Amino acid sequence: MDTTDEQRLREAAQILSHATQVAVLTGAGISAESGVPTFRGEGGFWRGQSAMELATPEAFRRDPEGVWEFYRFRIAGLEDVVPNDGHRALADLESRSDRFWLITQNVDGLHRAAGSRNVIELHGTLDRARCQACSYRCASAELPDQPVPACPTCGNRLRPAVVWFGESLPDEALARAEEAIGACELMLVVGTSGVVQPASSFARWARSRGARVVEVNLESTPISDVADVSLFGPAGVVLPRLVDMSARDRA
Ligand code: BJW
Ligand code: ZN
Repeated sequence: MDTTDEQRLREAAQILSHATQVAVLTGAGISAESGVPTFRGEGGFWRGQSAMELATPEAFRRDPEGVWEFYRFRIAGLEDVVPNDGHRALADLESRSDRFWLITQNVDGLHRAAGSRNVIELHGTLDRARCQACSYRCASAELPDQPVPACPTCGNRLRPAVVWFGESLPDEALARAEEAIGACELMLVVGTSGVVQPASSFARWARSRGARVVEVNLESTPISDVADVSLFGPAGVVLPRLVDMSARDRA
């Protein structure tokens, strides 16, 4: 880190040390150091198809078997994946905050595995599947062994319990995110390209309610325009330093 990076880190730590109500918004970048591919990065392709195209209701209608292969590959891949220092720093931050919300766009379950408790999964989870027609849900580990698993209740297709483009986010997750945005004094935005709605509006919205905004990313994003401080570097390195430094400022 050069002097400017170090100064920015100190400034962000100061802001964090004064905030007792903290909301965090994470994206795929926080899990990159655990080996989970991001969406818009180089790893965002599977058998030559972009993950963005596969994560759509249209792809599932056109090729349900292919989309299930993609998701089964990702579900199986998670068995060998563990949280990294970035996930752990956020769990540590939660234990030091009066009120804390962790809003994640990720579906990999790594925040919960790291010990975070108040986790809001905006885009669902790979842990579960649901029927596209009725209210049946099951754990991904218990999926029927069929190329396109069928609902045991109504016979329709089961699908991963994630949110695809053009679909609404779960009501409960949205309501909890809105509470966080309205109440937080600081929103920390980590590892998201900030282009997918509605999450991409959260930082601007929190800022308009008086919150400070700190961003952690490898590069500048649309969020950088609303951030008080942007910290450029890997989340697994920057977050532990930020959380430690703010704890020392507070002591
Ligand atoms: C690091 C790092 C390290 C790397 N350390 N940093 C026109 C038509 C249809 C819809 C729309 C439309 N215009 C707008 C919409 C709405 C649409 C949208 O926003 N589209 C835009 C892309 C244009 N949004 C929706 O449809 C949402 N629903 C909705 O809005 O409902 C109302 C509505 C409906 C219809 C029309 C209009 C309104 C639903 C969005 C669902 C997104 N689903 C996915 C897939 C989830 C399931 C799965 O995993 O398979 O969610 S897509 C994908 O993008 C995934 C992610 O959660 C999401 C965000 O990506 P994220 O996390 O930001 O990852 P990346 O890869 O983009 O970025 C990684 C970042 O990390 C980079 O910045 C790196 O630099 C950084 N990084 N390593 C720190 N070590
Ligand atoms: Zn069903």
